Amino acid sequence: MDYKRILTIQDISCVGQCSLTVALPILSACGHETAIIPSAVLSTHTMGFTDFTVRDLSEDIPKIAAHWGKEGIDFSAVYTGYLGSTEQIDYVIDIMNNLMTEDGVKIVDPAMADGGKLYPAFDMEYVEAMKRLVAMADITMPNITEAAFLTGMDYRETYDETYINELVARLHELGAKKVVLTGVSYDAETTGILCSDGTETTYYRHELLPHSCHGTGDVCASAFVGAYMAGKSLYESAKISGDYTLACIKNTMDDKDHWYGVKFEPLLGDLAQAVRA
Ligand code: PXL
Repeated sequence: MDYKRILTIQDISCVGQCSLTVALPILSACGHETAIIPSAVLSTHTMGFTDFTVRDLSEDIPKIAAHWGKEGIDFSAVYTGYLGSTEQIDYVIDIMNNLMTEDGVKIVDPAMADGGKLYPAFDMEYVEAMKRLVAMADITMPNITEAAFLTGMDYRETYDETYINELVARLHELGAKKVVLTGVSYDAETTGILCSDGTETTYYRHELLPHSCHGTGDVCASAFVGAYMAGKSLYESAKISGDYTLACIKNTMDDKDHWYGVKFEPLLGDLAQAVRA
């Protein structure tokens, strides 16, 4: 397996099992050198905790990028998640334009919304800026809420294939070369990940648990990036990341005290094996 250097840019929620504290161990377990830029440092994530602290690190980002440019450091992939501000999106665009290998893969998880709503920190100006990042993505990985915000379509809790195909087509129209839509569920027992390369569409369907957990979007996206950058196809990466996320939820759901994230660490060995198989 090629040894790849991946840069992931997202916040550090010091406690909460999301964003960088999930992406870094998962990408490492998948066998990749993982560089990071923390977009902000929060004491916890913003869903369910109150009075969390936030330190925005926007002004550090161009300085870090300039230093790497001087050192000749480049990346086989840049994978973005939760970002702190519209300004940061412009810095990320500069990094994607200047610090990637020729065949580098730009992967954008527009982590900004779920369950029909934007996360507390975001507004429609942020959505507009995120459209510019998605436009240059080789792969974008929204959930249905994020896809609806990005495309201007109505968010629906129940839908059919026509609605999903329209969301995907509009994400391609925005400029995204490949679309990986997560949480696509056509019935009460199953959910899945739909992948489109603009020509072919595949759908990996798996069990839907009657229990949702915080941070699973980041677990799924990180495992997807880890598998894809290890040479797996879109569909294989969807299967590996979907199975891993499901196993992480099963490993957590009986523990009522563990409401803020999933216990993904004990299963990293299984993920590493699936990526190498
Ligand atoms: O991607 C989830 C996430 C990441 N980082 C922070 C968050 C959330 C979800 O709420 O609040 C700070």
